[in-house]
Amino acid sequence: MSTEASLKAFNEAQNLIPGGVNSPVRAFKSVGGVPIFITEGKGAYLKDVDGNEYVDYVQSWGPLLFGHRDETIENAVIDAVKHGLSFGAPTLAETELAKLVTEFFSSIDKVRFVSSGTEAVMSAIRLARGFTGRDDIVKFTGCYHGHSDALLVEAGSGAATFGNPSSPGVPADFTKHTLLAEYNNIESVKKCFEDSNDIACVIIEPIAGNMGLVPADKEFLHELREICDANDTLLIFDEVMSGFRASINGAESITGVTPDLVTLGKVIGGGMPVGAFGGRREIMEQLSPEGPVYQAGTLSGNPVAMAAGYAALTKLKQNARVMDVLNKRAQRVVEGMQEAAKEQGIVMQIDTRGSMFGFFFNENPVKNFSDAAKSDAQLFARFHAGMLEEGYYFACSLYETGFISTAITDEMIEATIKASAKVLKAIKNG
Ligand code: KE4
Repeated sequence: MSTEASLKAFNEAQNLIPGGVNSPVRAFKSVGGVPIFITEGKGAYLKDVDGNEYVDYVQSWGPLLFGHRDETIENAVIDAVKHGLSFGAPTLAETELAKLVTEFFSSIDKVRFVSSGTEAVMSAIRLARGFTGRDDIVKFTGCYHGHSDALLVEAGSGAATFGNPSSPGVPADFTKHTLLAEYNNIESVKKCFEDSNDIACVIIEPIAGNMGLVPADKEFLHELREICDANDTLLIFDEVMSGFRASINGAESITGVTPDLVTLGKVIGGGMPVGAFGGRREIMEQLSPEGPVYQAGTLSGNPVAMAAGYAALTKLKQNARVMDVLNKRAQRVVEGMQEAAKEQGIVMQIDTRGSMFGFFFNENPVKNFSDAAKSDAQLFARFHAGMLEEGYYFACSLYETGFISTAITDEMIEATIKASAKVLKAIKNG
């Protein structure tokens, strides 16, 4: 499979765009090789500048639940465009999408739309701080919540729970209110509450997808809820990725734990730039212009993006059983690959939630980021390259999650498994 044109495109892009990409993960740095430049998507397939075709298991990192160029969503966007691109004024489309979001997520009484997941999380954190009058926040190592300063944090020295900036350009002062806990480890959360009596919120991906797929244990989430209640701290579920991907009614419907605020993105934009945050009425009503907590955005609630999101969620509402079908396919693809790996004496940990799937080349189950980091990154990179060569487009990092779209058929899944057996055999004999 030639990637000459992608290489040429990548070299040119690097002269004009840092790293040649507009989001770091796309540069294939953790797997090596040339990032594939895409010309179009259709259904389950991506096509690249060399004319190669791939079954797409990334789907723009989650948004495309119905695959590429879904007719319903595409027609909704085209119709919206014919009425104008943006007004900077309220439209009926925003209210209609808000109705759907609040219908699907029982914990959301009111919702505010923004243009990215980062913006949704940044705003939800500010709202939690404004509502509680407190400054500190707790996040979990391995959870990613977008690139706002307070959340670009890595573990501090020793047993310190207060984190340090994980990126240059983030002043230590901007992360001094961020405490770090270990995912699925309730003792580490208790430690944070011993170290601070000023915690506004705990933010968690209840189904983590940014350390690979690592769902939180139900018991852990219930204990987390109890600790937040005991301290009048808000619990924020960051479902930018898992929302409408793990279930159509949110992690709360799977775990029985109700958050105070939820952040959303990806699927709710149908492929267009949309983020959202919502929750209990008394909290949301603190948001400007109803309340004092300021938040704004020129293209927030953009009518074209709203139309795409509304079409996607309406389609989901009309096909409520679709998540069961997608989960069966997710289970089949990882079970099939696990079996193929086992035939080569390779241990693969697997998991799924709804249309999300994850796998680690790891001898042991993965319950947190330090477990995930013990996975065989080199083997993952070789597997990724081999599958790409066979025409299967997997996430280009072991710390990402795979997705099944409605456009991916059982036949494609079986072919993927067959290809994985060929790739893993070649790696083993390599
Ligand atoms: P965006 O700002 O990228 O729209 O959303 C940030 C975000 C927030 N919360 C969660 C749980 C997320 O997964 C994300 C973004 N996800 C990554 C994929 N791991 C986006 C891909 C990228 O960074 O290019």
